[in-house]
Amino acid sequence: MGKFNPETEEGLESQIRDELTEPPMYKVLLLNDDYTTMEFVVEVLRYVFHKSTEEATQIMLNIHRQGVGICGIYPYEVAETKVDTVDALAREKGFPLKCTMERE
Ligand code: TYC
Repeated sequence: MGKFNPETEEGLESQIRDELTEPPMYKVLLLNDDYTTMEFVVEVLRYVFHKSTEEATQIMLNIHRQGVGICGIYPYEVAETKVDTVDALAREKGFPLKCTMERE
């Protein structure tokens, strides 16, 4: 929404309005590793990020091939809770799966 274009100066008002009314959003990222099973990553994407089996499989394969992938974009506290949940589930299973968040 309303991204400021410095060339034309279009969108400045809507960008300022968005920044005043919308919370900052955070990308939750999963990182690839050699030990976490594909099945576990798909389960995490289904249960923590509410993806369908098909979408979860695509995201997992993307991470496996590219090294990192976006699981979802959320306000700060939602993103933080998801990172904590993934960390807890991975630790419980003894997988080194890493989950981080990054401001959009
Ligand atoms: N690379 C892992 C394997 O071959 C699978 C994997 C995918 C691990 C995504 C982590 O975030 C990840 N078993």
